[in-house]
Amino acid sequence: MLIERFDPLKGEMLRIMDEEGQIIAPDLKPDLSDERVLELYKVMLLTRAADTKALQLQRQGRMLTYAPNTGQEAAQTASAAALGENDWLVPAFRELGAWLMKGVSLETIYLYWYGNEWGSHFPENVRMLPISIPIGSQLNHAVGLAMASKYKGERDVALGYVGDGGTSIGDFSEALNFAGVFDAPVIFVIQNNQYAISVKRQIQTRAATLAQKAVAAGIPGILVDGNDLLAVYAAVSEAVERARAGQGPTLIEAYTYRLGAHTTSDDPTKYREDNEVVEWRAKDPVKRVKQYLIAQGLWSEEQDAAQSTEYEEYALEVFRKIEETGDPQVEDLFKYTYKEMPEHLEEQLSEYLQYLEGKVK
Ligand SMILES: Cc1ncc(C[n+]2csc(CCOP(=O)(O)OP(=O)(O)O)c2C)c(N)n1
Repeated sequence: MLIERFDPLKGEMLRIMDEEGQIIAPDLKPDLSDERVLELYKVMLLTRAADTKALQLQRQGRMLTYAPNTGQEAAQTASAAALGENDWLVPAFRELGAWLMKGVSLETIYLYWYGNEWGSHFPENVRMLPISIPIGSQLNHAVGLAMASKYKGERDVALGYVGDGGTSIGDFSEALNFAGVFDAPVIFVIQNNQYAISVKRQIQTRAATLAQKAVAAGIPGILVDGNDLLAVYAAVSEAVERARAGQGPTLIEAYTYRLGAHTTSDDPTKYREDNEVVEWRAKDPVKRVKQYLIAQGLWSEEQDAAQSTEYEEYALEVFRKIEETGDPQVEDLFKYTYKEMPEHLEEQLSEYLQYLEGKVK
């Protein structure tokens, strides 16, 4: 068991593929064919292309505020790839690769960032909750889904995401505690991208690792190289297997880096040094899988360039169709937050409608 071999209290980190795409721990390599690695890689590439395009569109004033994912593609894609179709994915708000992997269309994802409520509407067979902006709140929902699955005697598990900053929120501790007490089949994935907006991980908590926060809850925790597709996949797969076998929850810290800004309204040059970003660029998760696949004879630089262009064109095409649907209606915010509109929202909606008619200012 990987989870027993890497002690987060000693700062031990699971790594399988190095920064050049070489396998450094062949005995730990997960059961994942190279063809499957290529499939996951394509999701990573699409994630990067869609991310890049969304940023460009935002800068052109065509997209609303956007939270970039560049640098975190391995942590996102590999964790979601370890789930089965009936397992639940419970997002925070920075897991583009995971959502695509789970089967949410890029159109739906762009609709969300475009402010359209249909962006939170997934097909029945895609078991994912809507994006959650209130930090940490989603983890208790993940535990609830997992407890429900266990209660009903089903084998489906739930995976909830949180950022490093989210681990300082009360909901995080409550979720871990509940999961432990009720042996919930849930996996918590912390994408530790080193920053909560401008707050550096080192001043977020005195804990040496975030994975060690599992210890107090009495559940297993493991620290993994979050830029290593194989390491993330191996750890999450094991956690999923444990959960499915009735062995309870696991906490996984995926150690990664946000190469871009927190959101399009943030300027990271105000709080971090360029050389730090340069260092992390060398650890780019996309680059290392590409090198691995090229070394296996399954991919080439030419294919890579062509595929990236194809994905960027595709992303633009998807976005253009969304633009054609027109601006989202403000009324939708009122209509779709609750199943039935509460009285105070009804009042606010009627005030808004009067404002539109020019009756109130
Ligand atoms: C309860 C709550 N408090 C504050 C915020 C404002 N906020 C939005 S993102 C963010 C930082 C989150 O950092 P982290 O959990 O590390 O995730 P990351 O943004 O790095 O992916 C904060 C404080 C919020 N959305 N919800």
